[in-house]
Amino acid sequence: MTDEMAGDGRDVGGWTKEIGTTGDFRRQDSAFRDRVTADGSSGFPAAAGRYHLYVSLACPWASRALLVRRLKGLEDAIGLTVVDPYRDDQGWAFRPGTVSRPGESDPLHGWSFLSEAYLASDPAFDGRVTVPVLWDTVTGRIVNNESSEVIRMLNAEFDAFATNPDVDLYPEDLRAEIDALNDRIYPEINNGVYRSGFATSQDAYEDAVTTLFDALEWLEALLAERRYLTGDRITEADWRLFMTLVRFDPVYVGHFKCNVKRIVDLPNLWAYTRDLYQQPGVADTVDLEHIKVHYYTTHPSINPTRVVPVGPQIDWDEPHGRG
Ligand SMILES: N[C@@H](CCC(=O)N[C@@H](CS)C(=O)NCC(=O)O)C(=O)O
Repeated sequence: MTDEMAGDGRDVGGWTKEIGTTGDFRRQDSAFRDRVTADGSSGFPAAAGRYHLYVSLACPWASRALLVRRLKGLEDAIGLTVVDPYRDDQGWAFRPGTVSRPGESDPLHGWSFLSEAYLASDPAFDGRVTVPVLWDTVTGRIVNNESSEVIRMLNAEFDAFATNPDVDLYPEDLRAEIDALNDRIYPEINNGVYRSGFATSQDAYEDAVTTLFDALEWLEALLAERRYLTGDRITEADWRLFMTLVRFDPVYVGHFKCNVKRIVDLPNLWAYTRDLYQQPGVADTVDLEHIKVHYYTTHPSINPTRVVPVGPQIDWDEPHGRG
């Protein structure tokens, strides 16, 4: 069995280690879990110009980090490099592509592949090379590659260098509620679309897609009563959900077979998605062409022709009416 084969022998495009014996998809744990702190007590002190973020614009987890960097106004303090949307067996690459916002060269080391960052940090690393990566230019290693932790650091530890230090996406009084929302939204929705799309058995797919749409209906009802998930303030929980919602109709409905309903068929969720999309700075971080090209060209087991669909036509700027 090669690295491209699932447990049942089918090609799953490099996700082998994450396909369970019943055809279910299980995401690997992130490997680098150090913390940047404002006071430096962790050994990684916050500073301007020291840390660099490597992201894919396609990836919902990396896009969380990209967005929090933008919302906090950390563009001058934390460097950014976008990898190419097309990913083959060699993993995320730094190369100019053909999309409107192509991948970029690595400005720090001239690397060709993001795997070089992982090997520089741990020469024995043999897991999957994922985005986002928060790189430390001083120690020359990855500080953290777990987006849920990276966004907490960007939210709280870099305020001395942020142009919007007052933005707080994880306020003390809402933490328990945000954690509870994330605890359901991550497995059932954020990862639920992947569990649907990467399932290699009918049962695993149906299980994932049913759970996914039950969770979307739960939020459709919740958002009839509140503008945002926790009430009238936008928090981390909203942005984590948004990353899946904005990709849903363009990609997950078709590519991942999440086609029970589209987001445009769920009026509260659809207006909520537009409300978030229309917040200042957000649209700058969303590149739907890049997103579609990545998904449709990168998973040959799901889309062997690599043809990228033209639609759907979506008016993201339509007034959302949620005041
Ligand atoms: N737990 C990680 C997950 C990151 C992740 O899985 N990223 C995907 C892209 S959406 C990736 O880099 N995949 C690379 C691969 O499969 O080779 C996080 O949230 O940071």
